[in-house]
Amino acid sequence: MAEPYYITTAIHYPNGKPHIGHAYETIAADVIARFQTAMGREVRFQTGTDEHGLKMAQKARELDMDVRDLCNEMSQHFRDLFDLLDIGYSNFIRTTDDRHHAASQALWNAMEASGDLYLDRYEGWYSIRDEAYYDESELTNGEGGEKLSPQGTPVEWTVEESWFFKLSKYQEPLLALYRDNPDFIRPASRRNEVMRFVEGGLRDLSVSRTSFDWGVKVPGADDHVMYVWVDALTNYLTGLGYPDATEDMAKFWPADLHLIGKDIVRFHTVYWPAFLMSAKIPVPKQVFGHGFLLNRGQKESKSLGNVTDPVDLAHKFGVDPLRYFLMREIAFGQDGSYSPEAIVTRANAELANSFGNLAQRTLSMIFKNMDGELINPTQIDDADEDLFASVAAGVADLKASFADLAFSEGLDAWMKAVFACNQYVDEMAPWALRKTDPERMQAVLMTLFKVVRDLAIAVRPVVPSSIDKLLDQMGVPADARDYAAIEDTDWFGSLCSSGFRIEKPVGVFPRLEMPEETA
Ligand code: ME8
Repeated sequence: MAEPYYITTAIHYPNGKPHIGHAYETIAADVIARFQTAMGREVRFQTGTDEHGLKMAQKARELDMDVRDLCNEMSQHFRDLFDLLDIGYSNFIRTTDDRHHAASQALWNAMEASGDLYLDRYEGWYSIRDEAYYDESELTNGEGGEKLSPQGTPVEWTVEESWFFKLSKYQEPLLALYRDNPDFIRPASRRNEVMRFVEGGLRDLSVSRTSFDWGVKVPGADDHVMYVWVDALTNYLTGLGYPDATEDMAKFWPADLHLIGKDIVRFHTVYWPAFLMSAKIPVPKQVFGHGFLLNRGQKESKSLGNVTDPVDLAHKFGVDPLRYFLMREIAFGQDGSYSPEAIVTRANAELANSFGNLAQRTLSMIFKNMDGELINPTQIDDADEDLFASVAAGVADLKASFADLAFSEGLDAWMKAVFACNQYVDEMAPWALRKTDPERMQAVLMTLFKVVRDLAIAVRPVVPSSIDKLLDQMGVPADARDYAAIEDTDWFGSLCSSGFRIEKPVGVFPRLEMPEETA
């Protein structure tokens, strides 16, 4: 039985169209989901939109729209983007769904049953942009003397009756959780930040609002809606059928990984595990706070006029080059920068000129010099064995790095194996062997065919549709494209005896043009 694996992204605020940060996070989650599937796990991958809260209500008012219409319209943009980017999610959740309201209320009831909720008055600072409460000590002064949150957003003094969650009670249990599970929060820098914050003492958390009604109603207190983060975090359970004791709950909870950005680590590693402990539900295994994507080193903002639509990027450069660039260029966990030039440079050097060229040359030579026929060679040289070993090592390194979410390193190891193959082609010069030693030429081309197939399968989680086009041309069956297939020693013999022939190959990683306006 395949071991289950449950990965989630943050659910995105649909108060505008998706931006490149949304694309980045979801692509990374998709690569992880595809990688775990290729490793033989039964994967559940959830993403969606976070539709409640003051930020959504205010945006709708600003646009003079019904908030539900705004949610419907914007949520669809996220789905469309994810379809375009080849995101193979298994579940897209919307927090306005009735079943999500039911799940959030069940979680609330479970926290109340533990005696962790009480009614009081909230007085303090609130940032609508962050949908977060802040302590006076965390604020800074803006240029005009106005108070700003640690994220640089404006805060408002808020006074209202509110339900409170006894977060203070969970200080020690949380610290024990971090101590006992050093990988609960990654990367380590984020873990340190959170530990320092919790060690500093936790105040009880205001978890309901009465000044607006766009949210999940508090059970038994109809004039209160839940603080948007209480309902938002619950989405990870809703998708599995909570509060029912479903098969999915049994199989996929606790989640293996909540993949989120660095700005919302506190919500996921302090509030969320505390809510779960209170409701007597196991906590997730890991929360990873990835870095932010910057446009030429700068944060995107409307005022700077540098907001890039991820749909345009995908159309301009292709989905797979964009996916490859994001996973390859940025050390996962750190901030990273992108620009059209950087995408084109990376995609051309590595996908088009190195791997694409290797695959294209190999298939072309088999097509031209062997009539497309695949033959099991009788003699294997040391050079062939060495290449098999280099490629096997590269694939093993990629797998180990990807399992550890170190994508850039994994792709670096993969690239080194591609270089070894290109060096082998140059040294063996199969085109010259055609006349002098045709049997050796065949052995060289078959060696290349095998390693191209292994390297293709290895990188498939990152660039799935291009690799599938290549593997189709190579006759590799659709159900033999996971990592177990690489270990299968019979595959090549079976393919040869099937009588499959290579047709005139079509390149799958074309060279991209450098964009002129920015050159
Ligand atoms: O925070 N680069 O939603 P959101 C990389 N609804 N990632 C970025 C980014 C950037 N420039 N900007 C944002 C929310 N993100 C809540 C989450 S989860 C229960 C509720 C990431 O639409 C951000 O860190 O503001 C977050 O993980 C995700 O995009 C959605 O952000």
